[in-house]
Amino acid sequence: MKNLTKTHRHSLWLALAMGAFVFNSCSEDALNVNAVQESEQQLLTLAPRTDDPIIIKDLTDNEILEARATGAAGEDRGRFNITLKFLLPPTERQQEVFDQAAARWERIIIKDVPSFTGVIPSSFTGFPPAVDGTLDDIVIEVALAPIDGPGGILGQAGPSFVRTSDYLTLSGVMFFDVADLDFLEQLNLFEDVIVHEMGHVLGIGTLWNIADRNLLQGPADSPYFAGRKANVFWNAEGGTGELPIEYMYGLGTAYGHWQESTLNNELMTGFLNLGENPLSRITAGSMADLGYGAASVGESYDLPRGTPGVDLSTLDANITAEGLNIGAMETLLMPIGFVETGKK
Ligand SMILES: [Ca+2]
Ligand SMILES: [Ca+2]
Ligand SMILES: [Ca+2]
Ligand SMILES: [Zn+2]
Repeated sequence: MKNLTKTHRHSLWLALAMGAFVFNSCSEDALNVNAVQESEQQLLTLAPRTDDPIIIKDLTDNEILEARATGAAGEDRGRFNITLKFLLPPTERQQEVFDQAAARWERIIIKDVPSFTGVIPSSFTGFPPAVDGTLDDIVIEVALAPIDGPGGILGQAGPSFVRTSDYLTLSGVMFFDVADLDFLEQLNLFEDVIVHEMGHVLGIGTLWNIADRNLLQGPADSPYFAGRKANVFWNAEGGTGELPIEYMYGLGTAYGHWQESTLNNELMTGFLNLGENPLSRITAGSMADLGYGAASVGESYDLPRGTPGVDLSTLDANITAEGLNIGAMETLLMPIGFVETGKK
């Protein structure tokens, strides 16, 4: 707890608690039961959330580790790098989809962040550390394993450890039900779903209001995103007022996505449209507002003349004629700890 005052710690947790109320609670029990039934499979359990956040110190300035890091290969200071760490061997197709998803984010977030040196524990119980050495720039632990069969739960995603210098993600987790992946592939949404979930790991809907950050604002029935850059693009696309955040359709969808009825087929709405779901410059701007070195670019998206949103009057299933209720199938995870990083 060195370097963090008690007040600071309190405000960290207050921010987390405030974020947590809008999300589904962790459904670890259900995950355990089903994992046990699949006795052939390795038991995968997310590490328990502790009462106090775990605090880790960045050892970048430690001479011994610095010496070790100097010899480390693959540090790329010229750009933002997403490293995927699969806990179980992926199929070729899974690897391809995750690589493409990371590449879509790396076209948006272009600027390097400081590397980390030290040890960050795994987000899963019984696995080796997510990081042991130098990390450039973010690592996402990916587990594709049985959860509850086709339908129901798709999975969980979010940041695990964030830097205290910028409150951005150092390590994150994507834990999905392998039984749902064929279905997503049939809908031609496998890659879009993975890009969407990676967005939550990077901070969309999960780091908006951490610590002193206050990007989710407004009354409960008309929340909006307060970041300036996202709003510049929102208005440039023809959007009026502040960029609206979803507040309907239950915990998990509400307060963690753009509003479906106005942003339509934008990727970070709570419903993925069948067809195109572009990662627009509105979302790119929101990454800049979070503090990432994001480019002012986005995939081709047309708010006024584009695809309508998903028809929400038929919302009795997770799939409608127009789209997939991704918000109802996912659980957003909040960080379990912080890494004290001094370097900006
Ligand atoms: Ca880098
Ligand atoms: Ca499932
Ligand atoms: Ca949508
Ligand atoms: Zn989502």
